[in-house]
Amino acid sequence: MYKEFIEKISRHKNIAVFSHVRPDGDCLGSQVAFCLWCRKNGIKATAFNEDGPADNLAWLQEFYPIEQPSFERLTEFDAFVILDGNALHRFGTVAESIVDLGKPIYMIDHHPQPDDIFEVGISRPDYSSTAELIYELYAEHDINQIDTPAAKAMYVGIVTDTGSYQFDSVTPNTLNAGAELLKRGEFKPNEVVEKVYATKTINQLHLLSKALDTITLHANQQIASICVTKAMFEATATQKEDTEGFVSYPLSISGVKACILFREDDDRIKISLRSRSEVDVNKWARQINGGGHKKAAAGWHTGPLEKAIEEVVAIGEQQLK
Ligand SMILES: [Mn+2]
Repeated sequence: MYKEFIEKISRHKNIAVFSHVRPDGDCLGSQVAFCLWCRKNGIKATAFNEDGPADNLAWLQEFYPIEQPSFERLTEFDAFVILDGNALHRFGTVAESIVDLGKPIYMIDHHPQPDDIFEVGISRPDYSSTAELIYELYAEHDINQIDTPAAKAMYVGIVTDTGSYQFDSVTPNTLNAGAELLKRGEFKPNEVVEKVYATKTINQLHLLSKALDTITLHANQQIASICVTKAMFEATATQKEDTEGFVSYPLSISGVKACILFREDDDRIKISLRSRSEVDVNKWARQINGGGHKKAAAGWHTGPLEKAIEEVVAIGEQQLK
């Protein structure tokens, strides 16, 4: 998978590596592990993210620094790599401008429908996570280069992008990658998982409690919705980041095939979609200004909330017919 990639990337001396805006465990874990791979192989890599990591992922920066990009610095680099996204606009305004520099851009990602601007693009929607793809890079090149920091970083990526190995994107290869990372990284899985997940505040749980109350079934109990309103944020002194993971709760209802989280933001209704059936939420999200994967996607609606629920449910219902 990586023959051409390794051959070409090795010719560069100084590269910039971007992870996508509003970074998650997969893009940051992949970025850290990939930059460590570069360092081990004589390529100077600078890790950039426009937003910076959330509190529960900030510890990954102990393994490799993640910096704020600037337009001025871009001229330093002779190539660019984007991870866990396949279109530059997902990486922020600085990353979007690299296309004008005429330098090679590489991509490693697991989302469908990639752009075609890349020198080499590793695009594998059949992989659970970008971190699993970075594991493949190590495995194909020299698996002994996986040290504890790289192993922990990739483990974070796989665990967070698979709902802790629960999603149907998990393959024998995913489990094998996890096993190799545990073996080579010499850490216990709970060590990493607690850092990533046991970080909730009481206010976040109060917000969750209010949101759970809104769960409603639609379309013959096959679609479930859950809502978070501005009033709920105010009542619990929380903010939009505090809804992380809420979308998964309705999916645990027996018989529910797909679910929708509606979040009232300042100027629009943010919509997250999850499926655990043949319902393709990527297709669904593309009809509401968004996209993603078959099983997890996002989009938005201009509102108000009631109208958004009605229209978005109706789109999903079409797929059930
Ligand atoms: Mn990912």
